[in-house]
Amino acid sequence: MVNDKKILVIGLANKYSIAASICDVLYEQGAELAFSYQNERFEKFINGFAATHGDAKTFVCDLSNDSEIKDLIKNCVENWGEIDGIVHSVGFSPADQISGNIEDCITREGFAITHDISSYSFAAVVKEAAPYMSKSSSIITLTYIGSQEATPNYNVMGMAKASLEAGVRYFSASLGSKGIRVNAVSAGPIKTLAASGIKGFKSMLNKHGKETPLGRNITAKEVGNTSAFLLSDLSSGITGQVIYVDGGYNIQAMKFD
Ligand code: NAD
Ligand code: 0WE
Repeated sequence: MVNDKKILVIGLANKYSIAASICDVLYEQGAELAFSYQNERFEKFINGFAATHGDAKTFVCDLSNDSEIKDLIKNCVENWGEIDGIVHSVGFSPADQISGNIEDCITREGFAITHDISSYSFAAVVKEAAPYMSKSSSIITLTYIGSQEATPNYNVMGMAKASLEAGVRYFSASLGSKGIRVNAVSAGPIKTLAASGIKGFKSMLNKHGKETPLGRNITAKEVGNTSAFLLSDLSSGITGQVIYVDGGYNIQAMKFD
């Protein structure tokens, strides 16, 4: 499906990362991968993961830093010439921002950091990589329904995801003529490192699973499968979309018993 496509994956932290499941499918389907990771804390995992995924090249890149983003793309281009795909699977908000009522916890600084890492970082990567993307290339990012509908505790992350999804539409509109497609995958809740820091996540997961049309939670592997499709030429007619991999949760105005 993505045979010989050169795909950069940003957002690997450990084996539970959604990005890790995306890599599993991409590698199975014949892609040539490169990874970037936030800092040396993730080095050990990344090196082992690269060894089992075709000796992928690895690059350190803190997305809060423009020159590190520039270097990341430069390194990929030196290695590959052109880039066929990018996975942006990154989100961050200071923990105090996503716990409790929004009016009690939102701050100017918390808002700025959340939007910087969770939305601008996507724009920064796309802006830098666009000149080097091939004629039938594809970029995806990960989002959550909290961008569209108020979700307890998600707070300013929901605002940042709304901004991220708008970014997907703007970049897809202007890069379409170059053959670059841009989409988002909106995943249902999955237990990952980012999710494990959230109190009450397990009970939320249980409740959510019962309320989806499919009657269960989705798996990271299912997100990987849809991501591989969006990165492949099988989705050549799709751009600017937010594709839900959530067991159908988003289509209900009221949950069914
Ligand atoms: P994760 O913690 O495994 O991944 C988040 C990644 O963001 C980590 O690899 C972390 O290193 C990276 N990151 C954070 N700040 C960074 C920075 N300054 N520079 C570089 N990298 C940075 O968690 P995940 O759940 O796999 O999250 C991946 C994406 O999926 C996020 O966009 C998240 O919002 C989205 N998402 C998650 C869920 C869920 O329930 N887990 C649901 C829908 C969408
Ligand atoms: O986007 C996310 C996770 C976002 C996230 C999680 C953390 C925890 C650790 C961003 N920043 C941080 N910062 C930390 O310090 N999801 C979609 C998963 C998620 O997070 C929630 C959810 C869901 C679902 C937070 C509150 C309510 C629901």
